[in-house]
Amino acid sequence: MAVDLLLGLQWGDEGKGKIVDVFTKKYDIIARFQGGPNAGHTLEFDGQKHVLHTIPSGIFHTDTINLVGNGVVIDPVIFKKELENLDAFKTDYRKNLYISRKAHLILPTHRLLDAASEASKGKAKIGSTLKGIGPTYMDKTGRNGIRVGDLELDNWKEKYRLLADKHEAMISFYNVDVQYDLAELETEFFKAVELLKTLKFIDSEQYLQTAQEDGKSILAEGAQGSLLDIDFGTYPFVTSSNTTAAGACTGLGVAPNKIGDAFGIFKAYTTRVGSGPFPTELFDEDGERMGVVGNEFGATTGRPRRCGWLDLVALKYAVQINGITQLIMMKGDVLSGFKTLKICTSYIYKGEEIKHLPYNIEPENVTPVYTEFKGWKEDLTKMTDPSELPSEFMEYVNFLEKELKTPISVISVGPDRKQTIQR
Ligand code: 2SA
Ligand code: MG
Repeated sequence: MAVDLLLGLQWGDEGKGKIVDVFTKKYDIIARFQGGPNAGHTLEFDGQKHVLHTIPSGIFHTDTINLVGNGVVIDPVIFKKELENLDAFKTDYRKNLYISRKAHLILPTHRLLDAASEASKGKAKIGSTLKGIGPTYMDKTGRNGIRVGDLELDNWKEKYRLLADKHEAMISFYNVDVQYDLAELETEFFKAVELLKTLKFIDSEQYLQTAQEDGKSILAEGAQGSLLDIDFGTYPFVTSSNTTAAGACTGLGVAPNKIGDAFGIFKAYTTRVGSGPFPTELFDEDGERMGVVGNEFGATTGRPRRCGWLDLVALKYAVQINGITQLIMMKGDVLSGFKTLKICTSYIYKGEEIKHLPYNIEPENVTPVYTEFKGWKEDLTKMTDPSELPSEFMEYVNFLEKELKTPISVISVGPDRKQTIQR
């Protein structure tokens, strides 16, 4: 069977966790393919809220296998905390959580290097979650990394020492004030590694090949969003992995011709956390209202997210680069009560109106051009059937479908599993 993808189309936080959880009953396997504990995937059901960072969002369905793929970077310390949270909710992950031997490990010194690198950049900092993501992927591509499979070898601690010592030298090279007690961090790290080692490590690409041959259904769960992709995002204000469709091929070992549906998820407005350009960002009451009503705070760091109108130029780019076959629109409920809504349908770039995403979208280069829509007053959060949705809301939806030439097949009207309308 083909492998379906679920991808964020903006700057992350579109609601991937919720939708994976809703979709999980249709799949045998949920697999994360990139990113690491920088992600914050929020799920709500039975009056409880759960935030996952590295563990796939299908974990609460015990019949579904949850795979942490080779493209993911794992911090054993954060992983341990995630497992402890699952323990607290009596979720037994021992049978349905698998980890790729080829996934790379985030070491304590990777986190320190992340902090040193950001501190050295001053105002030009990326706004990283400081989870060590960048330095870990640098070691991966630099061919210095330590992988999960190494933990099964006797000499992995020697390899660890060499790398950690090198990192310490690099930290001092940055010449910034980063305080740390490595011995303490290492005690915590080695303890967490011991717990990680009790989980099921597998050759995940082979496992997925066999699963496909056996007709198992697989959903690849993306993290962050297309505009944070290392190649196609707003570089350098991006994360260090391919968050787009191709990342699922390299991050899981799935052949491109085995990809089925690519579900693209987006918010009815736009948010961004961290630094970097954001053409439709609002600094007024409208933006503030989106942030408050939408509860727009980073699920990993708690940072307030920047808010703005929907950017259709950027969204089209993401739909194209990922080959999106179906769209999922989130948080339309947050826009209830706005008198007028705006969608950015083109940019003024170097004095000309353009409809594509240019190389540089810094505010001094692009001015958004908006199309206005009449708002709706109705509260959407209790609606369960498409026929209940207000006509103004449907005008907004229909406009997007037409412009993006892709159906919006799911509309989410709140954080809970139940607040999901299938069309
Ligand atoms: P990093 O941590 O080095 O990969 O950060 C690089 C940039 O990528 C952004 N980034 C994110 N943006 C949105 N959501 C993310 N996950 C968390 C969440 C973030 C949080 O779900 O809310 O809690 O702050 C995420 N992870 C990375 C980051 O802001 C940098 O701009
Ligand atoms: Mg998130």
